Amino acid sequence: PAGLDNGRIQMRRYKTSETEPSALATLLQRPSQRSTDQIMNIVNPIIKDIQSNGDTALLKYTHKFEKATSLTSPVLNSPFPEHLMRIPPETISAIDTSFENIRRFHAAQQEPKPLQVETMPGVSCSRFSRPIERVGLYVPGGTAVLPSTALMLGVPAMVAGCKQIVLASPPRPDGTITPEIVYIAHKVGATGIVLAGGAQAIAALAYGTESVPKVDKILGPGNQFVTAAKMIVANDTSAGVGIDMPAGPSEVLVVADKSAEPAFVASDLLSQAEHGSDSQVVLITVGLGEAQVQAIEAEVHAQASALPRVDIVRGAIAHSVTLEVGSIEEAMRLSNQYAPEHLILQVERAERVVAMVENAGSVFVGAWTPESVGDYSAGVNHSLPTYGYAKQYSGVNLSSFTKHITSSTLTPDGLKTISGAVMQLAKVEELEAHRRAVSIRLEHMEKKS
Ligand code: HSO
Ligand code: ZN
Repeated sequence: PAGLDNGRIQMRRYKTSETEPSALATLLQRPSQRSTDQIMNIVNPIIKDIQSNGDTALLKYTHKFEKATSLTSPVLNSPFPEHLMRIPPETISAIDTSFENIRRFHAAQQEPKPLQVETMPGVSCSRFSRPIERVGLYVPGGTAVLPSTALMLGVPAMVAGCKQIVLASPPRPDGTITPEIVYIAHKVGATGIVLAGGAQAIAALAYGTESVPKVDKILGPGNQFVTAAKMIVANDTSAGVGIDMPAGPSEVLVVADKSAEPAFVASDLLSQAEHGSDSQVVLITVGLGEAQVQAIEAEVHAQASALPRVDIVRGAIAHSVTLEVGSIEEAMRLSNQYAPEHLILQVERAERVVAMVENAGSVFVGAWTPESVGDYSAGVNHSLPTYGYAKQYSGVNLSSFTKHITSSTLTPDGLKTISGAVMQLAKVEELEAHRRAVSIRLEHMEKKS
């Protein structure tokens, strides 16, 4: 494939001034996913199996897919035993620092007080929020262990006040879970950890089993099987479960102008590329000369070649692209069209460019803000909309763990004032009981006075 000639790790490169707009749109397409029908055919029977056979089925899949054949119970309940969360002090302190920043940023998202508006004299409307009672947080396994994802889901759930927080993550072949994840589960006050992954874990959380509690909402990223399972259970009214958002492979778009340091740009592209060979990275260079673009390309190749996950990086770079544009306006037009999960602005006066962002999951502003700070520790959430869904979805935030309830309260005068509008609309809709619910009260008021 393009980008792999002579073993050189290099993205395909195009000048937008020499590329047809339709070709540009094709270049910015996400790598296609395995057909949903195919995935559904694998996932549906697994979900049915969990629904009918509960723990037995769940353990069966965990033995098969995770090779954790010694596992006899699919849930680890709190309080979690000390020896399962034994981690080096430097990791404890890294988790504690990140935990506190994420906690602070999400606690700041709390509404100070219920919103209240008097829409007409005597007609007051209010809105208040309540935590979702039971949440299931999926922490993927796969090629990397992701305790940071446990933080990004668990901390806001804790801040929101969810009563029951259950984590789910595929166990290691010896049946245990990464101790960092257990430590985080403990810190966020999780009631249990489901030792399972894939569609089977999602089904267990959605319907409950003998030992897995049924939850009200499932959040967290995952592979195509996890995503498909989330979509299936969310569509099943008998499950009565919500999900966060559709998730696809991770992606980043970096905008770099001549002020950008090639080594920084390359390191940001690669930190996303190393997530998976299906990841996509896009570089948009603004007004760079040939030598400057080549300097970035040389850095990409040199840094990538030295990475432990170079093979994964090669795969990602093979379907990634560099676009050379003439102005920051054009760069941002393309970026907004692509709607990246992560947008990195390595440009002069990057702050001013933020105003031009219309679609993106999370923005990293200026040369000193690598995406990895947001992935782990800055306080922003890393569970973000991928695959162009940043056009209509927000990343995980405090309100992902709450719901809003509205209320209205009327005084007798308020009801009198509003009665005309209500009764007339009820008449238009020919809903007589609706109209009478008002008129009966007005008559009652008349009688009393
Ligand atoms: N960049 C990933 C999140 C992550 N990075 C986890 C490291 N660990 C998707 O937003
Ligand atoms: Zn990352």
